[in-house]
Amino acid sequence: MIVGTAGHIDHGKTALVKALTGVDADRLKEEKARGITIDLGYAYSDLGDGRQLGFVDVPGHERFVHNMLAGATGIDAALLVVSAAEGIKPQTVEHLQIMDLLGLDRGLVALTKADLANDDQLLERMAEIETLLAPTALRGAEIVPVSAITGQGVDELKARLLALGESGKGTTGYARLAVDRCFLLSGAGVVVTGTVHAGEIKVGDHLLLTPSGLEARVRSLHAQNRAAEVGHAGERCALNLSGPRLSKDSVKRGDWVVSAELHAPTDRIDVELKLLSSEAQPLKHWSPAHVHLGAAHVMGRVALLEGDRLAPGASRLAQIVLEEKISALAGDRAILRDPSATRTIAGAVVIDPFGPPRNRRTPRRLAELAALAQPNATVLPALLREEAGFADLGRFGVARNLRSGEVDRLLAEAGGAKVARFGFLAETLAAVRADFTGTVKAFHEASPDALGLPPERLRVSLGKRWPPAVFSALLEREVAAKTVTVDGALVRLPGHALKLGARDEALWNKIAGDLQRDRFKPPRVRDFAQHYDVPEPNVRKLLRQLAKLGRVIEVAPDQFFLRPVVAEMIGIAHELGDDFTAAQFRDRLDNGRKVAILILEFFDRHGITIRRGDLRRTVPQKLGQYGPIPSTASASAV
Ligand SMILES: Nc1nc2c(ncn2[C@@H]2O[C@H](COP(=O)(O)OP(=O)(O)OP(=O)(O)O)[C@@H](O)[C@H]2O)c(=O)[nH]1
Ligand SMILES: [Mg+2]
Repeated sequence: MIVGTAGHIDHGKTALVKALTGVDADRLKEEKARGITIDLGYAYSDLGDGRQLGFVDVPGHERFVHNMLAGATGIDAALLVVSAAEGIKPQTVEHLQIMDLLGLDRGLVALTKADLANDDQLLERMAEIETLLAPTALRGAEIVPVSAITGQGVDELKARLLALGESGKGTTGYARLAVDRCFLLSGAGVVVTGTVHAGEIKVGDHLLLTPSGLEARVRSLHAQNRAAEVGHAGERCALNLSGPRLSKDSVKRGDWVVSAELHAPTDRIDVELKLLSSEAQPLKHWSPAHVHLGAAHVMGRVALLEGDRLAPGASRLAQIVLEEKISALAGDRAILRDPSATRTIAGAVVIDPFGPPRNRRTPRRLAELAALAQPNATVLPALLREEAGFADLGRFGVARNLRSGEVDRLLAEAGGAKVARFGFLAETLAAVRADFTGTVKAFHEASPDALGLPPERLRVSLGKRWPPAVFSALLEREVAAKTVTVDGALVRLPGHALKLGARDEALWNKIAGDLQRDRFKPPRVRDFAQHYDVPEPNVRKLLRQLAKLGRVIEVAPDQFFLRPVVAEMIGIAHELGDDFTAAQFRDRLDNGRKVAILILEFFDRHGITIRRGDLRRTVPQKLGQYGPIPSTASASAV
């Protein structure tokens, strides 16, 4: 269990931690010289029975509130320190506000320097403190008079802290540790320390630093100051890390050490923002602020999503737009301080760590945020009923630190189904099927001459418009279910075929035979027209229709080849190997120089061959464009 101190400068936080643990948490030279705490200090007390108390000791000085914040975000319980000699002071109030905005509802108050006050004074201080706590999450917390000098109340305080017990939050999910320090240890290398916010970290784990994405392997670790194999959520750990590009300077306070699954840097987080009631003015849209989340501290701006003013004491949806990427997950708390960093102004609970850059305040998005604000058990049913109609389950899982099995379970409970990485309600998928069939059918009715419609045209014609990636997944599903067929580049109904009239059908039968007989040098439109005594435009129209059906390809103007013949010729070109000449190709096809060159130019246009001077070579990825290459043409060309 980690207890964090809080309270005004000089009120006896560090002295109390020493009285509780025997450890002086002021470790910096400057701290000793000035007699004040500047940066976070850590102390542990082993109680002999396996139980342990860990302390994060924070500075009270108003200039070091940013350091206090880096420590306060990882704690289980608050130990608010108020001097009996001085009573409530500005940082007593500010630190309490921060604890409250962080949602800390477990804690105690130590009324320190009790040796300097008489009973009446102590009672008066206690009454003041009770009043101060009343509107916060720490209302009703025990107030224990203590003295670091005489030892009065120290044992009682320790017992009461232990009685609070561990909060047990974040025990599931992937590993996540907020780095508050990074240093070099001779003989060991890079060491980072911080609180494990979720999951567990084991020796040998391959983790990532985020937002940098640097790889880090855990060589060894300490949990709560003791060598260990595993560090659990809620524990402070020191990790000895190694990685190809890892150095002391590549890691800083505010980074996270995470399982690869959680590496998702973001600079737009959608939150529920609460402005402190002590603020004199409403908060305006696009106000700048210092933003503290985990141990990170970055500048940002507040985009209000509901109205353009946030009244003191009010809570509303907002998007925090950060100047640098950070790691954030749903449920994380952020603290906002004013641009000159002199006071705390607001707190935020992350609802969606991946806020959209556009359309962030449309009614549709606000409704989606309301759904996302729900707890895990009910969020998917709510979210999938929203207008979007789907959830990106990958993102959803990361945002809430859920393992994929857990996401699948929640989806099943919501009566949903997964298509690629997207989740839908079963009824949505049924509607999608009807929409696909109906839209393609309507297209066929309106355009009987067309074989089908391009996918993008189908996407924008559907009754419901899906984002391209979602549409692709849905189209694939419908193709697999044989609701629709993708023919070449067109989507059509499986039963739909272009019908030729009886006369065209008869003509095509004759032409097809000719195209097959002289397959590498087929007759041209004019030849057919003369030979069969049909007007040229009619022949051309028929062959173009057949091209739409994918039976023939117009390799050169008015010169059509059977589609399988084009595939065969591609195979032959490929067989000629790198750097073949037009003459070599002509010799294999025996079709004369002119036609051979027309075919090669067609290949060049479609990227099937690349030409350098008089030499060509085939492009392996492009070979299958006109269907499978017959194995007789080339065994190696597939
Ligand atoms: N008489 C008396 N003096 C105390 C007691 N606790 C602390 N002090 C004195 O108060 C002064 C400040 O104590 P610290 O523990 O450094 O105060 P702090 O809250 O850690 O101060 P910052 O970390 O700078 O905010 C020191 O001179 C201590 O000796 C106490 O219980 N009784
Ligand atoms: Mg101190």
